[in-house]
Amino acid sequence: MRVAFIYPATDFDQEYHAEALPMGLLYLTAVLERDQLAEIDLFDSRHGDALPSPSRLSEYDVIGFTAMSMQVTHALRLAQWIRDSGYRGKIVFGGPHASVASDHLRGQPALDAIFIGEAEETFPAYLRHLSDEEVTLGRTWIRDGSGEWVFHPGSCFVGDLDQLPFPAREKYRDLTARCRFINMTTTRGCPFQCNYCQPTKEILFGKRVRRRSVDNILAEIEDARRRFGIDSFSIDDDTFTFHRATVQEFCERIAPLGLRWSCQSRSDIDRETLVAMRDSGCEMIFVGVESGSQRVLDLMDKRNTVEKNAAFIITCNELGIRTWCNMMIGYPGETCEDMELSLDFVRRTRPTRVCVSQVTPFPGTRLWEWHRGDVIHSDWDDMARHVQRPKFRSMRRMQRLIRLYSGAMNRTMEGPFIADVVPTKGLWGAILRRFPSLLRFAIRRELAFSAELERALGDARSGDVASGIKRLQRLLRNHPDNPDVIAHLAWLHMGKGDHLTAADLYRRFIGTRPGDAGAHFYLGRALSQLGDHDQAREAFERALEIAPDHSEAKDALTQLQSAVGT
Ligand code: B12
Ligand code: SF4
Repeated sequence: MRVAFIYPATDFDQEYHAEALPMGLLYLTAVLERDQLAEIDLFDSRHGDALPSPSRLSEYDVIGFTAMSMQVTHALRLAQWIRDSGYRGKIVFGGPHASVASDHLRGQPALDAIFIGEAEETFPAYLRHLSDEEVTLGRTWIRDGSGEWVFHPGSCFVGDLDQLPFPAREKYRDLTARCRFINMTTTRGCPFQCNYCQPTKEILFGKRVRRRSVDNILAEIEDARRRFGIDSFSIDDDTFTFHRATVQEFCERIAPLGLRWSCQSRSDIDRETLVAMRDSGCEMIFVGVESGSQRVLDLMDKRNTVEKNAAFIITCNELGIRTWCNMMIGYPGETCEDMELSLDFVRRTRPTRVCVSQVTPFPGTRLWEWHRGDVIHSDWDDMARHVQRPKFRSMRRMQRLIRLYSGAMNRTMEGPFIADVVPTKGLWGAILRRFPSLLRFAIRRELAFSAELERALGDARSGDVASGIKRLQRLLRNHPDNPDVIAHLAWLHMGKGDHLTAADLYRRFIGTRPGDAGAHFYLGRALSQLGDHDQAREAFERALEIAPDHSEAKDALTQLQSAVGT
């Protein structure tokens, strides 16, 4: 039997997720090939052809699509095109959308079967059924000879995940040859009940969480290292860190391989485990914080607290683990105050990256069921876009604020923190709320500023201090009160021995941040160099008043006192 699997990559996938391999299709491929049930070809426009050519369609007995909800419109278009090309074999759908919205797919004339959830057992059974073998079908809708849809129920999931072969990544030959990275999954299912997500996970993978053994996970990583030369990987599980002992064992055993890795995690994880993760090569954690308002977290049924989320990010910052903090905005009933709390949260905790999406009611979730009457349903492919049209009628009037706050919260990796430049309070805040398009202007201005600051520091670091100073002076003309520019400029003048200018600049800095002990200390240093001991002593004393443990200020004061004999 020959099967073609199609990953219906959308423009969004091409742009943002070009290297994320579809694990579901690759597991199915590996199982079918291991059991010699079918020969498989995989089509994915991100890495080759989107579809088999029309002249070769008839070679396939079955053409199977995977699709998330936001890919389904595109997938159905491709399926219809295949049918219209005269293809007479079976066209089947599986994956998240088929699992949670089979009613939608049953209305599609091109389809013959729809698979609900995990399919390593049910899809092979279907192929056997097509070969007229006596089999028990499970969790599958099949269109019978009269065109009626018949459901074959079943509740059986793969008992031991270690028995599955490794995903057939070799189907993506060009990618594995150039990309030294893989994504992988080590568990199936999630015990939590966030209502914008569940019961999707239970429908896909059942109620019981299943884990692979650490031996089996390491074997897959070793295999990928040997075959594709990987130096990094990401674990895409919903809650990789849920089982502490497994994570600890994994960390101990992965550390000697010297690989870099990342994973998704909830924030309810202790410092010791985070240290073990960091020491074993974990560089980045994706965490679903979602909101800085406890009221909204409770509405979502996150079963987590704002403070735990904050402690998690702050600990990761301390340990040097980068954090990708997912936030959501626009939950029905969310108020301006809740959004302000989310903005405060990112300002306070300073994750490495903040990725804000608009709350989207996906089918297969309680959010969708509970708020069905409130949902503005435009098109499935709109679902992936982060901030677009309003998604709930009741939130329509908040859309401007949703855009404003998500713009303010977004932060690119190690880049500028828009949250710091976009005021949401005061007069300017009120103007932005009314005209959020001004936000784009503010953000663009900030990006240009950061790029120029980076160039100035780059020049200075590479030895061209004069050019660094010139660039900073230009920036200062346009941003006369910006403390970063003033501080860097002062520092470069200190380094070059121009203590008079440095002292002026430190005074100017103190004018904007009077409580900065470091600035008083450096002012003291510049003044001592200029021989103005009285004022230098005053500056050191002021630094110590603000930060009594400032050891450099203490030493400087002692030295100054012994130098002038007081
Ligand atoms: C990794 C991941 C991603 C990755 C890669 C996805 C990929 N290329 O496959 C990236 C980062 C790209 C991603 C992006 C997004 N994702 Co995502 N993602 C996941 C995640 C965490 C794991 C996917 C996975 O590998 N699972 C393991 C494999 C083994 O399971 P599987 O893919 O479901 O496949 C099994 C069955 O479904 C079935 N099956 C699958 N395909 C087929 C096909 C046939 C023919 C058959 C018979 C069976 C079958 O058999 C497979 C083996 O058992 C899932 C959650 C989850 N735990 O599954 C969410 C999930 C798939 N994502 C989701 C969402 C919402 C998104 C985003 C919208 C998030 C965002 N706001 O940006 C974007 C959308 C991107 C887009 N394309 O438009 C939702 C989808 C909900 C829905 N109704 O469609 C999920 C289910 C999470 C959730 N919230 O519930 N995602
Ligand atoms: S959002 Fe994450 S933690 Fe919550 S139910 Fe879904 S997978 Fe589980």
